[in-house]
Amino acid sequence: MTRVQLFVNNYNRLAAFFADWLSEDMRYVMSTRLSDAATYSLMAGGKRLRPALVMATAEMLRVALENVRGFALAVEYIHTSSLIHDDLPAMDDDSMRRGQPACHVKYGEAAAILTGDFLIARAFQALAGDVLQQPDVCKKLVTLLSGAVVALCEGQILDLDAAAASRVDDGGGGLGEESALELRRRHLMKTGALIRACVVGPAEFLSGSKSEGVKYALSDYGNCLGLLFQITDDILDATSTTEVLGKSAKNDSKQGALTYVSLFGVDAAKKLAQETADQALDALSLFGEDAWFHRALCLKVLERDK
Ligand code: GRG
Repeated sequence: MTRVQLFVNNYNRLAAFFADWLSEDMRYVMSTRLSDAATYSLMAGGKRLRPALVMATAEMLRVALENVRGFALAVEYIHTSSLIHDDLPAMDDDSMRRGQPACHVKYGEAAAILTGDFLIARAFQALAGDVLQQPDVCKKLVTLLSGAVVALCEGQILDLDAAAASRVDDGGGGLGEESALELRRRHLMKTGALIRACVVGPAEFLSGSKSEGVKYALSDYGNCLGLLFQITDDILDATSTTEVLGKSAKNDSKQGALTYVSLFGVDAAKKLAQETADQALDALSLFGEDAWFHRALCLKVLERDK
């Protein structure tokens, strides 16, 4: 079996595990229009990158998979809530998500806002209600995840402000040249913080003198991977199609969003993606052969088509 096949099989194995956890967890939710909308968005066929990262990192660190069940559910709930809110007319205003009408298109704006709120609460319910969780580990995971949600919100408002300022700039005056450093900071908050939390979270189960070094390396890796993911997202928005992406292509330029592509062009963005993937691979060196899945994942993200 080739490395690529091994990676795909392993990713599918983790995604199947997660699908069982998800349907089990959603069974305990009262059936209302809100839970229907949440189920609609959750089951629409996302890539499950974030729970896969949690689970693969747990396996790399030899933390039992069952231990990260609540955390893996929580990150996918947070991620899905952020997508629902991101698609709203007041934000990125996209009518398609995960290959189907966005939550607010199907259920209305009020229900979509509430569904996002509901999923944030469900995330912390899944995490804190996990009976396998030791209280001290649970506290660390809640701290990590809530910090990521704060960063997500802050990154999003900075993004919206930058887009609004660039629209003013088109008419003369306004933002002017945004530095690559500011864009990197926004990407790290909006996308990187949750991805970083996914790979650092499983290390909270470790104890002993080596755990701080492990967390440090994972944090570095998570930041690079998050950045890489957002750069490739920017490139795909500009170069792919709505059919392939399952969400509206060219939406960034429609919204006047500032991305690596709008600031520097596709070729420079691709070069930066390659450099960022190399940095992510470097950050994994501490884990040797045990990091094979993450290495393959970095290359997959670099070359992804959706
Ligand atoms: C409600 C938690 C919450 C936050 C509010 C709206 C918002 C603040 C933040 C939006 C952040 C955002 C949408 C960042 C983009 C991240 C990104 C590249 C998402 C696409 O992820 P994929 O491709 O999606 O993994 P799938 O559908 O495959 O899961």
